[in-house]
Amino acid sequence: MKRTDKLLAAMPENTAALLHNPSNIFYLSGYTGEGLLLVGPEMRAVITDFRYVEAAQKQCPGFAVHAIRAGVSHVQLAHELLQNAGIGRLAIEDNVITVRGMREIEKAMPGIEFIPLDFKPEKLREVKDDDELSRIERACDITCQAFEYICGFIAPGRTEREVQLALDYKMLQLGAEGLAFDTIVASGENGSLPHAVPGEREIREGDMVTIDFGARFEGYDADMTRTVAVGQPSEKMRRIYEIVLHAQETAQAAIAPGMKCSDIDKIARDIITEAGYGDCFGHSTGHGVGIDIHEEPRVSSRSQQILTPGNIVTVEPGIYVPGLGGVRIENTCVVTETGVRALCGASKELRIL
Ligand SMILES: [Mn+2]
Repeated sequence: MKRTDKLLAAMPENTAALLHNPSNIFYLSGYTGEGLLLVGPEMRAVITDFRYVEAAQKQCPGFAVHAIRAGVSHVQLAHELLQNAGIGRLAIEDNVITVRGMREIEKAMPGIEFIPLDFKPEKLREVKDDDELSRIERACDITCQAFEYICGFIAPGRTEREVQLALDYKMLQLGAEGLAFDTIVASGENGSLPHAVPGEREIREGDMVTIDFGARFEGYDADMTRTVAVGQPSEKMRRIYEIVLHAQETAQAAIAPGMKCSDIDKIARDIITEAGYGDCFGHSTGHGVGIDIHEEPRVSSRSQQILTPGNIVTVEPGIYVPGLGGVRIENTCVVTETGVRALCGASKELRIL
């Protein structure tokens, strides 16, 4: 079943959906330019402007492409299309549209009844099809290859920023269309900052270096973290590494259809807490990955969601000790019919560079 058909099947009859969120638009149509998507019974329309008409026609077979004209806005054009099709009800992305945007829509569409779309496209996006999985696998392959390269580049005297630039360049060289997010390189005591911004700190003998990065391939993201050692790390950091590795591997191995997200989180959290570092693991264990780097399902203590085949989630426990440093190990994984498959093949054993 086509994605647009699935969306319509989840909505009331004789109702169209108006999409503003670029990730939802890409998911439903393949379109990457600016504009809106209108999906209704017998209606598949991209509403854009002159700049994107040709691109939209190429990217979205099966969609009619409409360009705005002088004096007619995107939403006014959408209203014309609804009226021509006799559709009187419109679902709006209530998680995306601002108060100002909603007022504009209401003004441009007299007589239309509005209902919330209520995350329906995001819900569909939680389960990846084979095409989506193969794109994410490719993104993860590029990410792993870039990691092998960067292990040979990291050395005492290199700055975090130099490592970041070399890693980003390598991912692009290997075929990434872009980066899934800003690469994190956190060395030594900076490792205690889960989202450290790479800076001018020079890597030193004895440091651990946490690298969190991912390639983007054909619209889909990879997410991977490895912590490596440069020379021999302290006994304390070595011990922290073993705890995080154990938590990562145990939680990842527990992933299977029917498992509750909060239970996966608990497995990782209990191991870290029992080792005495419960206060040093202040984020959730993982998150969904796809067109967006953070999407559903969340692998957190608050998520009652049940995992299902086709979900793609990260497992990324960490321990962060201010003044000392940190360790995080992360794989992107797919939930299979019988269990789990990690998409980041790079070894998780401590690498001493
Ligand atoms: Mn992540």
